[in-house]
Amino acid sequence: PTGDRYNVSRLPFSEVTAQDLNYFEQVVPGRVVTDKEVLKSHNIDWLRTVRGNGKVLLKPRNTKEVSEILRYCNGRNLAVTPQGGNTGLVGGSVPVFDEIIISTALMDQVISFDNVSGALVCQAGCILELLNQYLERQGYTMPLDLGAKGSCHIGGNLATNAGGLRLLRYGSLRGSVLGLEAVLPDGSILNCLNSLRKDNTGYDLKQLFIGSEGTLGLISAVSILCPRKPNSVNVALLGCESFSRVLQVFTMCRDHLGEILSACEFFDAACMKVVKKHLKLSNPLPANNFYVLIETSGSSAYHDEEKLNNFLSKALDTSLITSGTVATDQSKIMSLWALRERITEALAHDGYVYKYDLSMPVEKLYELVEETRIRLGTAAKTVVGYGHLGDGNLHLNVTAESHSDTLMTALEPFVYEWTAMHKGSISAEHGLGFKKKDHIHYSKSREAVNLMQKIKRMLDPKGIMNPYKTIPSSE
Ligand code: FAD
Ligand code: 2HG
Ligand code: ZN
Repeated sequence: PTGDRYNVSRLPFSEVTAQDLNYFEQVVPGRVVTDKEVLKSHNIDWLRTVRGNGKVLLKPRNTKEVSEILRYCNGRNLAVTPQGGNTGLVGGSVPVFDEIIISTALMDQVISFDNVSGALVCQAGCILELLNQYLERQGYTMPLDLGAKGSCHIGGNLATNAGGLRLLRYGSLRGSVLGLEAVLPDGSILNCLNSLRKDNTGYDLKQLFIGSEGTLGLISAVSILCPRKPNSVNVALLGCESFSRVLQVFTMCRDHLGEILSACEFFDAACMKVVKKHLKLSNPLPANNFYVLIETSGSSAYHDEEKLNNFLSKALDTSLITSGTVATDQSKIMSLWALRERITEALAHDGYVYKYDLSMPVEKLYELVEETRIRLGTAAKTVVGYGHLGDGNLHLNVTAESHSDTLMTALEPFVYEWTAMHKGSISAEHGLGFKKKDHIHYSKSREAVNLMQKIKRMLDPKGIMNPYKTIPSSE
């Protein structure tokens, strides 16, 4: 069905035979899944908007097994799709046709943790939230956090170069990842799994795999630098009348909270409406047009609270905010975060979702939402704008009762052209996957795309790794 809507044809890969299944059974005994019922959830993405027809799911436990699988598939010209938690939002994690799904679900072991440097080495299938819990017991934390933490795998996070809610404080994964191990399409194992802070010996190959969305190899293990768990965390939810006030709040909180600011997120009234309606969450503030969620993380509770309170009274005095609430205890912190973190989940209950993940100059972020709302009129059910204000990253989401070509034509290329005109990126943090690969030109030059295609051909001459994804095919 996906192939039909997106007008894509199957490339001439081989089809899985009984002999292939016998081989896989020897490599991963008892872990070759062909049961149609079990395969269903691995063939459909989290958003339930793209569906493949993979007939085999393999569940390796270690790098050697992955290597044997890929060597064999390459020899047989069988296409594969690496899959972590299957929470990706661009249709990259499921087959388009009958690609073999290689799941990292059983590659879930921590290999080592250095309690002095904070370097964590683990297999790619470790679930983000479990890694965070493991680290918290030792006084550390993961440098990334996102709404999908309960299901997404660290390998999937690297493969998409996920941003998320802590990027403002700890930076991109490109800085926190110290090393990785990847299995290349021909089965060879590239071991770049060191834990050094500094290493300028030659090209930084790990960067090639971060954000490559399973198209260059399967990330089998990860080494990541983890910060100390902050002693004191506070969260404030603020209400603002206009987006220009939201921007002023952002500037002011950087001035006043500078070194302890760890997140600065925003969402609009339409987001508040969907989380209230579909998830039954309650708004602790009077209704506002915009909401800003600020998190501080520091070493002294007293000091941080005092700073936050000073900031809040100044923001209220100058009418930048109309109301605000502060949380210092864990349960209130979580309930404030839920209002922001669970917007994606609430939208999924609202209908068919068109998702745009854009970065652009922060002062332009909301203009696009307003223009889109006017443009679509009553054709859309809900148009929302939210995102990582501190990172200049807007999530523009539109819902409708069902998929409609008319709505799609009204949205694209409008949204992409608007973003390119403001020198933005059409995929800030989710990647291109299956749905957006043909739009890469809005954000990358022809020369850049050509070089990507050359790299792809060099590492994967048969094109078996996650075909139909991330970069346009080169003919
Ligand atoms: P999957 O969805 O399984 O795969 C994603 C891509 O990576 C696919 O192309 C797949 O083939 C490839 N892949 C997976 N594992 C490997 C591997 N080991 N080696 C090579 N390739 C691999 N993203 C953000 O950036 N920021 C957010 O704040 C954020 N919030 C989210 C909230 C929700 C509720 C949801 C559903 C998603 C969110 N995402 C966010 C999307 C994000 O990309 C994923 O949640 C996460 O990074 C993907 O991890 P995963 O293990 O689920 O990967
Ligand atoms: C978030 O920031 C995620 O909540 C998901 O990146 C965004 O669903 C989206 O559009
Ligand atoms: Zn996001």
